[in-house]
Amino acid sequence: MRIDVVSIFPEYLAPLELSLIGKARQDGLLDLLVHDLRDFTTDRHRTVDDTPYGGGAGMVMKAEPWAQALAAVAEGYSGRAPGDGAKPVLIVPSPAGKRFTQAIAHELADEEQLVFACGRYEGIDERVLEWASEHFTVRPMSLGDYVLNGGEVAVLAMVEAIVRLLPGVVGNPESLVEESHSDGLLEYPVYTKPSSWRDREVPPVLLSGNHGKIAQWRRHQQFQRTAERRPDLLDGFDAGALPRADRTALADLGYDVVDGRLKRRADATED
Ligand code: 6GU
Repeated sequence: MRIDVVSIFPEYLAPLELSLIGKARQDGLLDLLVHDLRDFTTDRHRTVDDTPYGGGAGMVMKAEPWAQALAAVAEGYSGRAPGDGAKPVLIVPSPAGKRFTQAIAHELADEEQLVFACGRYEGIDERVLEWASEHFTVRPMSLGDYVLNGGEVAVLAMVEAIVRLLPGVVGNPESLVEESHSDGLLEYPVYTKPSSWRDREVPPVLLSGNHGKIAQWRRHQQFQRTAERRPDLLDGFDAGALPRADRTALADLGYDVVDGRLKRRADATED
């Protein structure tokens, strides 16, 4: 996979040299380049922003440096001219984007090239995104309902979520199967030695050696935790393939099956 990140703070992306992502780059699984947007300006002050039309607080990122930078990264990839062949995906981190999820991380992990455009200030001139859609599949993406100062931290999160799904990046691929969100549920609680710590015991079922019972207990914990912390994930959950034991557990947690999907009973406890 090839990833290009364009930012006015390239040093903010330094953590991409560490740990699992740094290793993936060394192993040749990932070709990642960070570009300084100011290198694509032409004036003496390397200006990237200006005042907003219509007035208001803050500054807006100018269109032309972005167009120059994005054209360069689209072209730089396997010598392809913009508009030639498969379009790379342009991800624009913004609190005004669609929510980035594990499902989207999987979709993006299947792409050849991703380009991340890190906006700062009040955002990028909207015409850049219109123009870019001729050369890229443009996807404005948000991490959640809160505001960061710029896209860089969001890019660190998204790149990590995507790159760890590439074949060979995570040592044991099984660890990708049993984790939060892999099956639409939160992960079960985990414990390690000692079995008794400061008068707190590991749940005895985990010491029983009964693998069927352990699997059932973990599944129940997943439902319980999800119902308590993220009831939104269970509402509408596909109940078609759920075993009877799961349905009973869910009924106790306040969920019925209606038309094959979980539905929260009106009298169930509040969020
Ligand atoms: Cl992706 N960018 C910014 N600037 N703020 C955010 C965000 C992204 N997601 C949540 N808040």
